[in-house]
Amino acid sequence: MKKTISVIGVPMDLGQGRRGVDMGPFSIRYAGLKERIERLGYTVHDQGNVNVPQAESHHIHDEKLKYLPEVTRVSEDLASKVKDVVEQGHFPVILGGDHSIAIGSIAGITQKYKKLGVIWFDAHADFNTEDSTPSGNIHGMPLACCLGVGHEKLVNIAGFAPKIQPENVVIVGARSVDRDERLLLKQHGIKVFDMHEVDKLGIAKVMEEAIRIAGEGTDGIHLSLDLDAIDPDMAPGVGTPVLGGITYREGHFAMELLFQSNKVISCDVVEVNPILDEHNKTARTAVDLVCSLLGEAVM
Ligand code: 4U7
Ligand code: MN
Ligand code: MN
Ligand code: MN
Repeated sequence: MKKTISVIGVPMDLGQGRRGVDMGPFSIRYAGLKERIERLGYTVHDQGNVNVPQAESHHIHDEKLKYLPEVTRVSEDLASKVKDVVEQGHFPVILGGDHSIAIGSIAGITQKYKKLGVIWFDAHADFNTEDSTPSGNIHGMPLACCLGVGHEKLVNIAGFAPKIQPENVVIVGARSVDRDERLLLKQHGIKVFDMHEVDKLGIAKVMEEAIRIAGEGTDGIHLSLDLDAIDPDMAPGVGTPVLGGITYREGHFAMELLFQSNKVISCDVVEVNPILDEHNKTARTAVDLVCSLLGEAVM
């Protein structure tokens, strides 16, 4: 029996400065997510969207943690939604919105999968804190928060911390890491396969290692897929594009290897911004990648 997939949208743009990423869930649905996954033989439940306050109705209280109360509230809501669907045995596909939503999604998943491995597919490391951040944008902080590093409100979503352990976490595709962020990654012992490593070892070897780090001795792997990991030629519709990313085929091959590992239990699909996109190209890339993750190419 194939798993049931639960789609949860989070139209969140409060974790970063560019409007439009709140429309990510709509553009990914428009690109045919549900139909494409159903064609693979899964049952798909679309749980709708989590409520996110409008940026214009709120003000920034803290320049180092923009929209902290609002992001905290959405993270709590999302965590409880995600907890419900994983407790029903579903595979959640959480659609951002900006990457701050991973704070809530991982807080939900880890209430069932207590020892969770995480593969963070991203051009960035998302390991800033209020002290290291150059922008004050919370979407640059979620991975640190999940490890218990950062503001106590964000770290303690769902009432416990940390959610995950550094030895079960791996970043793939990084090529834009801030100076102080780099020190934090080192200090916490996070394994980073940056683009230099992808070039040197090849994506197959990188993923083999990533699956080992996140998969060995854990209850499952969560994939947090930031579309800016992919090169801007196939994913131009993101707020912080960085040249020299994962190619379309490397991305697919990585997803296929994850499918074959049989260890992935959930994923986030984040940072798709249709206002910055070219005819919904980035949302279509996102749907293609999710389908490969769910076994489209290697059934
Ligand atoms: B994303 C940045 F300074 N590091 O903290 C920051 F470069 O979720 C970017 O990966 C963060 O897209 C990017 O603001 C967050 C910046
Ligand atoms: Mn306010
Ligand atoms: Mn990110
Ligand atoms: Mn990123």
